Amino acid sequence: MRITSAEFVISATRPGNYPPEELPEIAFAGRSNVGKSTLINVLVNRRHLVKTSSTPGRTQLLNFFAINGRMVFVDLPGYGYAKVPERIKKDWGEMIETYLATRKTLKAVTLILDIRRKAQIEEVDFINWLIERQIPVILILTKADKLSKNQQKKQIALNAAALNLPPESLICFSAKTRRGLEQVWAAIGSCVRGEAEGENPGGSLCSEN
Ligand SMILES: Nc1nc2c(ncn2[C@@H]2O[C@H](COP(=O)(O)OP(=O)(O)OP(=O)(O)O)[C@@H](O)[C@H]2O)c(=O)[nH]1
Ligand SMILES: [Mg+2]
Repeated sequence: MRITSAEFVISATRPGNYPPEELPEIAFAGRSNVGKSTLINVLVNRRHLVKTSSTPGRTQLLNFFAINGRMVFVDLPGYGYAKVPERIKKDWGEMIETYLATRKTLKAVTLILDIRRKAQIEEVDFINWLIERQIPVILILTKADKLSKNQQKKQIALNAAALNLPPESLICFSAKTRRGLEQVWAAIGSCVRGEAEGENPGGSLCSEN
């Protein structure tokens, strides 16, 4: 994908502050520190468009970015970070859920998992919740550079089994080596064009993997 422009639009916590529902939107979700913001920077080929950090909990608002004037990326705060106080966790959960459940222009959720970990019940529940709402999901196992080829294969199989999905539906990615970048763009492209909905009326995966 040739990126001609990638611009920060706005940070929001509630629907009143979201930008107008004009362009197709792709949201990026996953646990704290998994690499959501980094993935966006790699996708748009900008090192510092989105703030990243080695400390979990960096992204705390819904951050909207306009890409090529044609689509919007939404960087979501991470979930599952133990050190966040319960009350804030609840607010974050509500903020994310309200966005996902109400946003009419949302075309897909890119769910990012750390390839070194095994998907947990939270991820299974989250995917089912999205499928129930007919929101396509793009699944990414990131930080692949941290494992050998053999270990990667094992982890892909382990995660596919945990999610009860074929291994082909998981895209293996690395921000360091840019492995999987084209596959991620292909999946996003098909969701932006609305092809996933046509193919999967039940609202399931839309990766072109
Ligand atoms: N080696 C390696 N490190 C990565 C990769 N992707 C992200 N990281 C590192 O992981 C850390 C967290 O990255 P972020 O992109 O800030 O993670 P996030 O999911 O946006 O985190 P929160 O906003 O806190 O939820 C940073 O130190 C990144 O440099 C990758 O593919 N490979
Ligand atoms: Mg972030």
